[in-house]
Amino acid sequence: MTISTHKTFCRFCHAYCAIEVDVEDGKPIQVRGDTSDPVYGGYTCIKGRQLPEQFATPKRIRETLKRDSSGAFQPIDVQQAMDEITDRVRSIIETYGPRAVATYVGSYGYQNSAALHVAKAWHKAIGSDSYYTSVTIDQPHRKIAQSQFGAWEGGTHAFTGADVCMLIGNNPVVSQYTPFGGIPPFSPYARLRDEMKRGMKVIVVDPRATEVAKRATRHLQIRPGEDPTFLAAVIRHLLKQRLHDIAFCEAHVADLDALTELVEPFTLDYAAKRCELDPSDIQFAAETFARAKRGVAVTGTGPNMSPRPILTEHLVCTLNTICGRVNRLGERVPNPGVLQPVRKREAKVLEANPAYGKGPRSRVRGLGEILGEMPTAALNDEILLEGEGQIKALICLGGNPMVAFPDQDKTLAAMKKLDLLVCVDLYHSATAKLADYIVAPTLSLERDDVTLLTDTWYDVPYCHYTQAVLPRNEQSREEWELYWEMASRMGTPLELPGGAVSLTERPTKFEILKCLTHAAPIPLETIRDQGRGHIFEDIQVKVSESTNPNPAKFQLLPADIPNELEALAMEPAREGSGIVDHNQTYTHLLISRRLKHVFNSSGQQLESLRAKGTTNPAYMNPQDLESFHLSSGMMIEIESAAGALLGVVEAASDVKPGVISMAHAWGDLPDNGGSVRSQGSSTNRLVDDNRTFNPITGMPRMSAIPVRIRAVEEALA
Ligand SMILES: Nc1nc2c(c(=O)[nH]1)N[C@H]1C(S)=C(S)[C@@H](COP(=O)(O)OP(=O)(O)OC[C@H]3O[C@@H](n4cnc5c(=O)[nH]c(N)nc54)[C@H](O)[C@@H]3O)O[C@H]1N2
Ligand SMILES: Nc1nc2c(c(=O)[nH]1)N[C@H]1C(S)=C(S)[C@@H](COP(=O)(O)OP(=O)(O)OC[C@H]3O[C@@H](n4cnc5c(=O)[nH]c(N)nc54)[C@H](O)[C@@H]3O)O[C@H]1N2
Ligand code: SF4
Ligand SMILES: [Mo]
Repeated sequence: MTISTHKTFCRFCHAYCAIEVDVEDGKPIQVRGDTSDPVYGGYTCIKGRQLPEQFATPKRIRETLKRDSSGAFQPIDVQQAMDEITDRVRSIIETYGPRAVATYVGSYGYQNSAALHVAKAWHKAIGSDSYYTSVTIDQPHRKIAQSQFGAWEGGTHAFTGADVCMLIGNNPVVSQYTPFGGIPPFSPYARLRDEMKRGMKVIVVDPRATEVAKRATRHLQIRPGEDPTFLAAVIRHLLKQRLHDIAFCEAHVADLDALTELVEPFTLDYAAKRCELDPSDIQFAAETFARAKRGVAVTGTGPNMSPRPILTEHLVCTLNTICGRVNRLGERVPNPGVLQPVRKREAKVLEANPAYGKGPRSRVRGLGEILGEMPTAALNDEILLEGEGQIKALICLGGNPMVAFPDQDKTLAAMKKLDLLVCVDLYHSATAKLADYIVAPTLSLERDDVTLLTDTWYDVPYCHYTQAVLPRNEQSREEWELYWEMASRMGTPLELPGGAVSLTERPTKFEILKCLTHAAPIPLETIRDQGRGHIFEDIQVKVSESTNPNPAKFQLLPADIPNELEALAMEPAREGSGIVDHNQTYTHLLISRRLKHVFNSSGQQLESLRAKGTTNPAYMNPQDLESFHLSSGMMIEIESAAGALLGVVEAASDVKPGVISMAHAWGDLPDNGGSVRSQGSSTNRLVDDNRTFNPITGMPRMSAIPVRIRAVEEALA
C-alpha cells in the first residue's frame, strides 16, 4: 500500500495547528507539524499527534445508536435516526412550543466551523430561544465587562510587540487559549521565548507556579479569589504615582476621579495582606505594567470562575485603558480578520452597549440572555422546573454536561428528566450514556473546515481552509447537518448571512462555509485553493481619524461596579487559615486547571494519553500533605458546602499552601464510584449553583471553592 501525505489542521483543540497526516489504506498513521506553515512552524502537542489512535480506537462510535426499551444501545441507520429524531422534535414543539427544544454546543461543537451558525439559524427559524453553549460556563464575564465599559474601535495592543504582559489566572502554554491579547495559542512557548528575548517583561498572577509562571519575569502567587483586590491596588498605586496616560484619560475616559476615590482603601499593604503577597510585588507589577510603552493585561478561566468575576474583568479593562493600551491613529491593525468584512477602524471609543438585560428571560434566578444566548448555568433548572416553557428535548453537540456542568447531581436529574436527549459524540461519554440517540460524528479528517473560530486570534491575517483528508463514514453526520436534516424534513427555512440554504439538496460543507463568509475580503475559493495555511498580507487596515465630533467615553463606573468595589473593601479580614462558607469552616480553596494530555473530557479514552495519567490528581503543596499526614497516591475525600468527591492526592510544590489544584471534566456518572484511580472524579460535585452564582451570567463559583479534606480507607473508595 502506498502512503499519501496531506496538509490539514488539527481539531483536537481550538489551536488548529497546521499538520501533515500520512494516510495508508484509508487510515491516518502519522501526524507531524507542518514546518512550512507561516504561523505554526511545525508545532504540535501530544494530543494532536494521537489522531491515528482517535480514528482507530474501538471505543469510537462509528454508527448512530438508539437506546432500546431495556436501556441498551442498538445501531440504527442514520437516515432512520434522523426521521425519528425529527418526528420527536416536531411533536415536542407541537405539544409544548419551540422553547421546549434546546441545543447545548460543547467544545467539539466549536471545533466544527459550521456547527454554531447552523444550529443558531435553526433555533431562530423555529422560534426557540433555548440555545446554550459552553461559553457561558467558561469566561463570559470578560465580554460582559467589556460590553458595559465601551471599546476602542482601533483595537487594543497585541501580545506580539508589547513590552509587558500580565497574565492573571491563565496558563496559555498548556491551554493554548488567550484569544484576546495574551500569548497567541499558536506555538506559545516559542512566542513567549521570542518576545522575552526582545525584552518583554511577563508578570503572572496565579496561585500555582504554572508552566507560564515558571518562565515569567515575576510570579505573584496570589490567594485564589483575590484578583479584584490585587487589581484595585495596582490601579490605586499607578494613579497615585501618576503613571497612567493622563492625556488619553482626559480625552476618552469618564469617571476617573470617582474611581480613584473608590480604590483608595486598596493600599499596597492592605491588598498584600489579603492576597498573601509581598507589597513590593504588587508595586513591581503596577510600575512595570504602567511604565512600559505597549502592554496587555489578560485573564483566563481562573478569575472568571472565582468570586466577583465581572469586577475582576472590569478592573482589567480599566488597567489597560488608563494606561492607554490601544492602537493609535495611523497604526496598523495587526489582523482585522480574513473571513469577515473589513470595517473601518477609527481612533475613537465605541459606546458601551451592555450584552445583558435585554432579550428573552430565563425562568430561574432572575437570569436572562447574555451575549445573545441563554446562560448554561440555568439549563438544568430550565429542564427541571415544571410549567410553561419547560425544556423537554436537548441536542448536545460535542459536549459532556454530566462532567462539565455545575452541580453534577442536579445535572443527572435534569438529563434523566428530558423526554429526548440526542448527543453527537465520538464516545459513550458520561452524558451520551443517558441519551436516547447517539449520532456518530463525522470526524475532523473526514470533513472540510476553515479557521473561522480563530480568525481574529492570529496576530497576522492568517487563514487555513482544509478539505477532507479521508472519505466520510456514511453512517455519520456533521454537527451542523443534524439541523439541516431536521430543517429539510420540517420545511424550516435556514437563513445564513450569505442567504438561504437549500432544503431539498444537501449542501456541501464548502457551500455552507461560503454562506458564512460571503462578505470576506478574500473569496473562500482562493483560501481553499492555497491547500495550506497562508498569510493574506494584502489585508491592511490602519487606524483612521475619528469622524465623530462627539465620541463616547470609556465607562469606569458602570452598572453595579461602584457597589461591588465598596462591598469588596468592606469584606471582613480573614483570620488565621480558617475559611468560612455557609456557616461551616473549611481548610483549603480548590482551584481549576488544565492538563496538557487531555482536552476537558476528550483524550481520557486513548491509551497513548492515558499513559500520562488516568485520574485528575488533587495536587497539593507538600507542606499541606505533611500537616494532614498524607502522602502522594493516597485517596482523600474532598468536601464543600455543596457535595463531596474522592480524589488521589499528589504532592506538587508549585501549588500554594492552602490550595488544591484539580482539573475538571473527569469521572463518570455519579453512581459509578470505585474507579477514581482509572477515571477520576468530577469537581462539579463541589459546585453550588443555587447560592454562589453571578447575578448576570448565572455562573456559580467554580474555582476558589472552600473545601475540607480527610483521608479515606481504600476499601471505602
Ligand atoms: N468545575 C469546573 N467545571 C467546568 C470548568 C472548570 O474549569 N471547572 N470548565 C468549563 C469550561 S471552560 C468548559 S469549555 C466546559 C466544557 O464543557 P463541554 O464542552 O460540555 O465538555 P467536554 O468534556 O469538552 O465535552 C466534549 C465532548 O465531545 C466529545 N467529542 C470528542 N471528540 C469529538 C468529535 O470529534 N466530535 C464530536 N461531536 N464530539 C466529540 C467528547 O467525547 C465529549 O463528550 O466545562 C466547564 N466546566
Ligand atoms: N491541554 C488542554 N488545553 C485546554 C483545555 C484542556 O482541558 N486541556 N481546556 C480548554 C478550555 S475549555 C479552556 S476554556 C481553556 C482555558 O484556558 P486557561 O484559562 O488558560 O486555563 P487554565 O490552564 O486552567 O488556567 C487557569 C489558571 O487559573 C488559575 N486560577 C484558578 N483560580 C484562580 C484565581 O482565583 N485567581 C487567579 N489569579 N488564578 C486562578 C489556575 O491555577 C490556572 O493556572 O483551555 C483550553 N485548553
Ligand atoms: S495544540 Fe495540540 S491538540 Fe491543539 S490543535 Fe495543536 S496539536 Fe492539536
Ligand atoms: Mo472552556
